[in-house]
Amino acid sequence: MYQDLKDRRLPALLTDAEGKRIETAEAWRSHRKRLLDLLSRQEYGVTPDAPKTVRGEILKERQLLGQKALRQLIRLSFQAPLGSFSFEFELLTPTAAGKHPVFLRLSGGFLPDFATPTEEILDRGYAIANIHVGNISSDSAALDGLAAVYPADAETGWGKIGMWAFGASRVLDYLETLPDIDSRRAAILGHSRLGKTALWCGAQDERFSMVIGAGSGCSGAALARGGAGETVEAITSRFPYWFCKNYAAWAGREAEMPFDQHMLLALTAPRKLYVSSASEDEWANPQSEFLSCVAASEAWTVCGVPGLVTPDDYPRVDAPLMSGGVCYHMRKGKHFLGRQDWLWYLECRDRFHI
Ligand code: GTR
Repeated sequence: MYQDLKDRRLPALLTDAEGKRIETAEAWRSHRKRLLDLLSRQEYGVTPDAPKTVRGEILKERQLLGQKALRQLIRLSFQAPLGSFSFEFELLTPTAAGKHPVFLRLSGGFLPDFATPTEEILDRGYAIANIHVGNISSDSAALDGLAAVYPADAETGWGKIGMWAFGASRVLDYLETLPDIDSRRAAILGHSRLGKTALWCGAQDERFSMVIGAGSGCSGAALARGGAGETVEAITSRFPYWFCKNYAAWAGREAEMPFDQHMLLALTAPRKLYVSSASEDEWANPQSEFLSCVAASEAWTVCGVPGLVTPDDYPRVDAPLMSGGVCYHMRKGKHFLGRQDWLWYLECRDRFHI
């Protein structure tokens, strides 16, 4: 497995602009800014500054599940350079006393969600903020929603992944003000295109204690070099608007890119990262998602935390690896975010109190 990784010839993760090796957690702190800048300019686009204040207004609320939980529909508003902006999201909070750790769950609304074990998540004490990303900006090239209130730069202007990630960070701004939410234990989670979004959101916003990218594949967890499945060319021709314009220039030139997806994963270090794949999800390329976790791990090591803890072998199906700073599982089956995936994320959060 380590030989397979060497064969991918990835750009070095821990070498600075002068070619010096990053050896300390402190050096990593400044190096990560360079990596963020690289991925911003070449892949996802540059994220604008956060607004100074975010206002939340409860539009509706009612109790659920025999009063075990409160469901609220909340409208967030803030000022952007070209006008004010607001969007709605849903918050489910256990009614039991205490401060509740939270999942910020990105959802697309393009598939009905049959698999989230909502009652179980709430019973285990977690709140869930459901963020329908279409309320932030549509999953299309249209410059609507958030896209309409920020000026865009031609080459490095943010794509929809960047906008959705920014919206999720604004939800966290609001959750930080709530007395019954433990916002220091906030996990951002998404699947597929929203797995890419969760990884990019958590990479930038260090307030998230845990970052979960499920089935995120190409431009998410999966290494672009040497893999099978979706390529930069395939993704940028179908979904150019997810990214900045510069990204499409790397189509067919993966081997020349000054970055690869292990850098995205490394940006979560030394916090908890959880990457999950599905064994039959060939388009997302589980092997490249796993090798990316292995390659990213040295960012944790340099911060004094073990990264992915695994033997020199590919993972077994349905055998989660949770003990290090980088966690991974390959669930048996196809491309979806299932109940079993959730149960392993919950187990990990419970076990490590994150
Ligand atoms: C696919 C796309 C993938 C993945 C997926 C999804 O069509 O090629 O990168 O994001 O959509 O979001 O379901």
